[in-house]
Amino acid sequence: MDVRLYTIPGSHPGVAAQAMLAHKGIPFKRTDLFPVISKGVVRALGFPGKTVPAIKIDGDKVQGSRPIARELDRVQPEPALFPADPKRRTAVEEAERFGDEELQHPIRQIVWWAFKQNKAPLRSFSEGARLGIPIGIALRTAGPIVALSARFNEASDENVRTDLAKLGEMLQRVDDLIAAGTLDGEQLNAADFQIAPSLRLAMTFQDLRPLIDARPAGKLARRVVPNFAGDFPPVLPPAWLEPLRGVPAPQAS
Ligand SMILES: N[C@@H](CCC(=O)N[C@@H](CS)C(=O)NCC(=O)O)C(=O)O
Repeated sequence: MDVRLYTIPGSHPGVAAQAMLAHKGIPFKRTDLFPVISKGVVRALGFPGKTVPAIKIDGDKVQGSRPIARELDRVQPEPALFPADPKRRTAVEEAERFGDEELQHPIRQIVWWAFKQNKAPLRSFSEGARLGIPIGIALRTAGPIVALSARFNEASDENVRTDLAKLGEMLQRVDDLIAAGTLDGEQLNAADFQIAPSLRLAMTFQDLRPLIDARPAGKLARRVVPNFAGDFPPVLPPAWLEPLRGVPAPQAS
């Protein structure tokens, strides 16, 4: 099988695709792209959409972490990413949908908002990346890419404050899915691979790491993705973290 994965360093769905390929033991080559520029590149490569992860398997093009999970099960059924039992499959698919549609984007917004405040941690996120130019040059020219990515992803103060206010609820949902046996079972499934990289990306923030590490969700994240490049020193305003720490929001007077 000839497999090439197109991704962006630090992309959580990109890490999901890599982890699923590794889980199945499918050898693959990886092309790392710059954010923003990636959109034109994947279109030029003939993919229908603009996002990564995108994958070519023996010439066939599949884009998006969820379609990729299904395609990997089709080309190599074992170990299966979806349970055979229909009821369990429905539960895994719903958890996977939650991971993709509800959890993934708020984390992306937090990341781009944070890079707008401080670009220095970009170096740690680029560890192991092969961008085709020296990393120092890439980092020195990152300003416009960060600004555009923050804009495209609507990483505004207001949205990121809301994202953080909702994060506690989402972590609870992951803990509940683990308790129900949908996630973190003996055999990892597509929902584990969808959700864990988002948690792992959130855990690159020193502000968030201890809060997630203390929960079953944190244990799952480290099990599925033992290493995730990136370390963000404190950047999130303490008042925005209060809902996550269980501090009640101040009453309006
Ligand atoms: N939900 C999609 C989202 C893919 C997505 O938005 N990927 C981001 C990277 S995490 C992307 O390609 N962004 C384009 C850019 O940053 O320019 C999936 O899981 O595949």
